[in-house]
Amino acid sequence: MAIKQLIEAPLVVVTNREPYVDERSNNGIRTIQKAGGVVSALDPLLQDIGGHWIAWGSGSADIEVSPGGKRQVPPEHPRYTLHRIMLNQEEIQGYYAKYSNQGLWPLSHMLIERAQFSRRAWQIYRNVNQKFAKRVSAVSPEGAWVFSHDYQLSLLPAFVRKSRPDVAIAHFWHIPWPPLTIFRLCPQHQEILRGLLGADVLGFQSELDVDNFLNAVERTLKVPVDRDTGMVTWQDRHVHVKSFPISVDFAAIQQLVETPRIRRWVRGIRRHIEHRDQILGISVDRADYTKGLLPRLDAIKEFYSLYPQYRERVTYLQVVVPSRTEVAEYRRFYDRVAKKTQEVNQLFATSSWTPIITLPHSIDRPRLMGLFRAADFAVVSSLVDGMNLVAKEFVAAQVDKRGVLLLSETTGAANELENEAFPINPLDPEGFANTLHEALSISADERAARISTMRAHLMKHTIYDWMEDIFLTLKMAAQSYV
Ligand code: GDG
Repeated sequence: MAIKQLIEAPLVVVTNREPYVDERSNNGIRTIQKAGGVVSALDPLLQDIGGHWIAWGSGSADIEVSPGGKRQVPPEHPRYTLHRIMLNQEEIQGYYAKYSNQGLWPLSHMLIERAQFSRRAWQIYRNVNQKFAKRVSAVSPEGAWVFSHDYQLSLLPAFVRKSRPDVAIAHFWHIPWPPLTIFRLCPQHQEILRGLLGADVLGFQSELDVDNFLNAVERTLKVPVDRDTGMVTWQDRHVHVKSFPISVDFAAIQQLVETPRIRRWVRGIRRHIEHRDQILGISVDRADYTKGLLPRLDAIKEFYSLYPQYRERVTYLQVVVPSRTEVAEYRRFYDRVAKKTQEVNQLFATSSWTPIITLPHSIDRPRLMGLFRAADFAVVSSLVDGMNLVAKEFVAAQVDKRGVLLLSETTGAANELENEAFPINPLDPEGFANTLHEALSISADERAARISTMRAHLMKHTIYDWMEDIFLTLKMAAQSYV
């Protein structure tokens, strides 16, 4: 792996969620890996080169199985150290449920009416960030490279910098960065900027996010920003601010959908669909209001109304995974999606056909990729989304090149895929319905050509290229200090 050669210092990864979870089972404690974009890329790297991973022990049974929250992972052949930060109920509420998920998350997605901040939650958020930073400072070897993540840990870079000026820090912000008029509604916006500027490299999903961030720094902190290089001069240091669009492990997804088990499963689904002359659509989202699930259901309703020829032909499968159930708003949202789905189904269902089938839970990754392979179309209709990995996973899994992708113009993924995907405005149900009709009307050759172009792009821009780019930038930044 080229990345391995690039990393010249011990690596310390910091995320909110942990890569391995201890769960109680009938046979005692079992440790399972949590798969996700970042975990599935960084875990193999740390397994290869060793190092440390610090995260909130959110899903783990309790401390007694891992004294001091420290654990060697993977359990069957330990290669690196996982340090769990244990949080009490008050910390979980203040840091995670409130400040991060009811404050920064909606604000960054520009849904200002949903954003709520409180000084009490801020204090807790700050303390938890400090707690993470203390652990990073304690375990980082001399000159380590710290790779920290996202909006839950915005203050961590500056806290670590203060106690450990010898380490190099890259921080990646996975969600959008809003325009200044919106960002400044966060009562602690200046502290957040100062916290992030403790990093040497700050990564965002798109150029637009970088622009918005630099604007905020320039206008609120009144510090010099070099727009051409993305360099911010802050406390006698340079901070490299750059866009690094995240991606997927293209080869791994391709391999996964070619395994005999998944091929069989896909063949079974296809036989079922083709036998009934059906068209299968799919969407996969966490039950989160930013993903546009409710407006999408309006659009599907519009589609069956405007184009009745698709009734009993197009079946739409939505995988809706419960998310952030600690937050009451998310639980209510989940119920609203279920109710609206039922309404649409009641309008159009016949004795032998249900328009929308919901899988209301998470399914294992191989089958999920299998569904992407089997589908005739996928819909990603986020209101706003930093990137959206589902869109890229769908393209990677489409080895038979039959599917079309309907992709919201306001996702990071649209910057790369908008020419071959069918762009949709998530708030335009009629336009959305027309686009779906158009997408289903193109020839098999055009479908293959579109998906092939997207596949060629993603083959060259994988999650490993993303990491390499970040580490290369960090290496340059680290060298400028010696
Ligand atoms: C944030 C940003 C950015 C979903 N259901 C199942 C399942 N998933 C997996 C998907 C995909 C991941 O979860 C979701 O990633 P997204 O990118 O779509 O969205 P967020 O969770 O909001 O992620 C986003 C991302 O960070 C990375 O930077 O792209 O913009 O909001 O990988 O496949 N996986 C399995 N079963 C499910 O039922 N196994």
